[in-house]
Amino acid sequence: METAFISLGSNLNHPIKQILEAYNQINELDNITVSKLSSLYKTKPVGPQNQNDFINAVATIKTKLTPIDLLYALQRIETKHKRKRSIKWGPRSLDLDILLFGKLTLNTRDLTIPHPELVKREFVLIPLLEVTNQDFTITKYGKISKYI
Ligand code: ROI
Repeated sequence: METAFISLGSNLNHPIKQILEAYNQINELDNITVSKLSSLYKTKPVGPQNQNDFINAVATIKTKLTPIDLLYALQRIETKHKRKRSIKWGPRSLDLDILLFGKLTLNTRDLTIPHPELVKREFVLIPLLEVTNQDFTITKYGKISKYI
């Protein structure tokens, strides 16, 4: 069993509903249990500003899946939410990213762990801090408190 952290984000089609539904869908997957969900944060868009504010959250999960099977499982949920992967940095109905997976570092074409943007993004760091603590170590980067 590994502990992993997932970020959830949405700025289209009732974002709060999208996030709560995604949370339930993740929890219903075989071989995954969600142990914590952060508060839902309303955040200004990073990237193009001519889009709605986002709702962001981070979930702590426990899973027996491999990282790539976890990615596929999350992508199936994104697809159910009609996520269109067309516009880079554009609005999205649901974005589910693997932030961290135990102490693993991985760099493949499809998946980089820790998530490469993690320490640059307040909309991820703040909810991640909420479900961990000031002494939490981000694999490869060091203490979370250095970045907040
Ligand atoms: N901005 C915020 N605030 N939250 C997000 O989840 C988010 N996701 C993205 C981009 C478009 C980079 N900006 C974001 O993919």
